[in-house]
Amino acid sequence: MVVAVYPGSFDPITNGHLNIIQRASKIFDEVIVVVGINTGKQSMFTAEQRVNFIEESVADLKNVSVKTETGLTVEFLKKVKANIIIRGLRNSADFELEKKMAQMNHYLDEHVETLFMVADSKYDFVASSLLKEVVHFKGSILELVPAVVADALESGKFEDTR
Ligand code: COD
Repeated sequence: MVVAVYPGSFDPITNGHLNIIQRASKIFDEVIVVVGINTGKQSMFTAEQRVNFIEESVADLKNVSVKTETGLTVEFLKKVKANIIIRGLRNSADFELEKKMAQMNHYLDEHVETLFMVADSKYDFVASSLLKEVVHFKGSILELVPAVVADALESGKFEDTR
């Protein structure tokens, strides 16, 4: 049984993230999406809201579950007895950052390996941070996020904590 963990801020989940989850769910026996804390980012949605958005978006994927972690990602992997991290790559800037993270996670736990999945070209310009800026200025990004996120953004029913 091969379990892979897909960690991220997912603030909020986009169709780019969802595409990675769908593809990973076909490769691994089990995929755990984990909402973690990136201290370099200020979040718009609470962890609970982000988990709810992801849960609704992956409801049709029976081998995918969603969790939160307030500590190190490698500690989460230990708890669930997994040693694979999945991350998505959109461009070379992602690669430089992701390489350092993969090396740091491997340094923290030598059993942990990071596997990269290249973004679908339909979504490689999609970033949660850009979406939030567009929404802030009342632009429409409805086709770039799951319906549940689009509804939340449209109705403005969230506390913008940025
Ligand atoms: N298409 C494909 N992939 C995408 C897309 C897209 N359109 N958009 C984003 N992705 C990929 C990203 O490249 C990334 O791999 C993943 O999806 C998640 O992205 P984000 O932006 O939601 O999440 P991050 O990068 O902010 O997540 C960072 C973590 C929370 C995982 C990290 O900070 C962490 O592990 N924190 C816990 C503490 C810890 O262990 N720190 C040490 C890390 S080395």
